[in-house]
Amino acid sequence: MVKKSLIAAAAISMSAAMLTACGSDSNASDDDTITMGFSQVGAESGWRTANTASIQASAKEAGIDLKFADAQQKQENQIKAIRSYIQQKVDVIAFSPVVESGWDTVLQEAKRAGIPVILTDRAVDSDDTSLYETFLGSDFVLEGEKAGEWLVANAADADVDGDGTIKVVQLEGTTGAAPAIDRADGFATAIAADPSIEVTASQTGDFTRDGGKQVMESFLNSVQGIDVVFAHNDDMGLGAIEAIEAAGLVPGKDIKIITIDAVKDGMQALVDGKINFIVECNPLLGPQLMELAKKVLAGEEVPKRVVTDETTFTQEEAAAVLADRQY
Ligand code: GZL
Ligand code: ZN
Repeated sequence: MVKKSLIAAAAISMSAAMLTACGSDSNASDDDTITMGFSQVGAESGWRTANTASIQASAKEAGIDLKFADAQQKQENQIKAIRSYIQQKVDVIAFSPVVESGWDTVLQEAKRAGIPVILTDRAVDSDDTSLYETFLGSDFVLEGEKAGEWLVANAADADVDGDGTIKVVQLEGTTGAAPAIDRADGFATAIAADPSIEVTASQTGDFTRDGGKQVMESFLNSVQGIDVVFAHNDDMGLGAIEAIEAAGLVPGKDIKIITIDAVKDGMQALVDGKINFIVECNPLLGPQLMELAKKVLAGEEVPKRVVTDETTFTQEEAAAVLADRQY
């Protein structure tokens, strides 16, 4: 816990250290409270908001002193935040990497400082897996496969214009982000089972509602005979709905929509018939993250990969659970 008195004490010990040219090696809090530095992607979607709420509530619940930074979806802000946590000598660092690549240098700095790192939600593509203790999050390839498998199973109704080809336009997540890369891969693998299904156009909407709306507007102007939208998250799907309605078409009927997340707004649209199928991506990672942090700091073995469990929803299934959804 970094209280005013501690800061003053730290300042004195810092200046003393400067004089004697030796650093203080105590962690940010000198009682046994765990201090966690968390770097969050941003606040780009309903999923992210729910994820942040889960982390903040769980830290409080676990008695962990949480330092939290929102990177506005910029990698350089996450790297800055991680560096500041290293400076502050937090006990553990956790973050959701906005994109897969470019983390080795700062993670090596954390390793040299002896601060364990836990990845949550999104993965990094570092070959050196010693740079982090564990990765807690969904299997995004499986999420993409679930979306594709539903489309294959419902191909007959999905060829809305009856031209024998199921034309899909894809709203991709943030370029370079693990969920965007893996969901596209999983979806492509699953739809390969039915050659009449093709991804005719694909572009990033950056996981935001506005991004989904703008890209869908451009697709509606440039692609003939769209049958299906596959959006990598609910928020871009909700933006696409706005564009489809503005074009005088009926979402869920004239164009089928498949999304991933299952946040409240998405589930409401599913119940309203504007979305046809949603693959759940669970944002409530807080409790597991705090447990993992305590285990890591107690020197206990933790699995290298902790996968969250999640399901899928049709319109009927959404109607049955909407009232008691937590997010
Ligand atoms: C997935 C997460 C994605 C969500 C989006 O775990 O990283 O980022 O699917 C969010 O809603 O923006
Ligand atoms: Zn068609």
